[in-house]
Amino acid sequence: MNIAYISVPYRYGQGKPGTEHGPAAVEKAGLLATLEARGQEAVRYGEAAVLSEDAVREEDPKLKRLEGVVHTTNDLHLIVRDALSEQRFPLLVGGDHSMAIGTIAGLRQTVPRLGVIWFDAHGDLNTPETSPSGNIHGMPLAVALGEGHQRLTEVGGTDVKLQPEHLVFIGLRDVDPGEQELIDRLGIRVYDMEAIQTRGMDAIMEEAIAYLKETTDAFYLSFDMDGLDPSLVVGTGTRVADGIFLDDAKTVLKHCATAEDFIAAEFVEVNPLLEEGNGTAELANELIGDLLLAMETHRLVK
Ligand code: B3U
Ligand code: MN
Ligand code: MN
Repeated sequence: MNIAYISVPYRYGQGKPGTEHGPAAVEKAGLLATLEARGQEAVRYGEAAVLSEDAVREEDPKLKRLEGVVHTTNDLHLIVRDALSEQRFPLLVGGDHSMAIGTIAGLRQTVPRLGVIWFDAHGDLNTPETSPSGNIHGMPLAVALGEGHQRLTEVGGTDVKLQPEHLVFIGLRDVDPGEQELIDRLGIRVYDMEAIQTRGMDAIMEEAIAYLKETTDAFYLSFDMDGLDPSLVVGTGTRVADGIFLDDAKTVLKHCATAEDFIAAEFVEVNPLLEEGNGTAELANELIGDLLLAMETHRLVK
């Protein structure tokens, strides 16, 4: 196991200052020691380039801070592409969720049939036309599916990056009308809170991974901290009631870590400015530690 830790210290996909400090907060919580404990060189493989605040204007209210998002996601896709082509496991820490535009574009360069497990309270399937906020962190999956502004869909090439049948939602519970329309029209697989409660996370993850395996070459996990119950994550920008608790979150990680074709993970939307302590970053560090331990154990016994 050879991890490439990649930090994405930026916030331009949403309006609240603070997610640019996400990677530093998770490092403060002990991320580098977590990596060392797993035998990894505790160094950053890469850090995505971020424009300065003065260089980024809000401009279009339907597509806020577009230049800032294009700049970082374009740089990030190159870093992720390189890491994967060197047989490393990209482990990304953000940063707001719009960064996934770059992650998916980068992974896709080596894995054309990429699967995605999207752990999130939100659909992140808006376009400038359907978005209630104009924040691009609510749009990355629409972009990956080829919908939305051309500057975003063209990050990493003009081709469509993700097929709807290669995407699975876990924990979805705050969906805008335009997003629901897209989910229904494209038949995207959703495991909402009701499904998790009635069937249990073990059964759901088994099914989700088997479903992706049918038609993809490999998959990655995009873990939005706001998928967790709001009582666990004070330091994230858009908390949504009745979310996923720790045991179930760890079950998600365990199933990913023990799947053959799991190739990358990202942890996003840590905003340390929204809380007094550093609890959300500490939780992210704990989850990353669990994930890496499970990956190591599995790959050793194999
Ligand atoms: N769906 C809403 C809210 C939102 C999306 N992602 C987050 N919040 N974190 C939107 O603005 O697109
Ligand atoms: Mn999200
Ligand atoms: Mn979210």
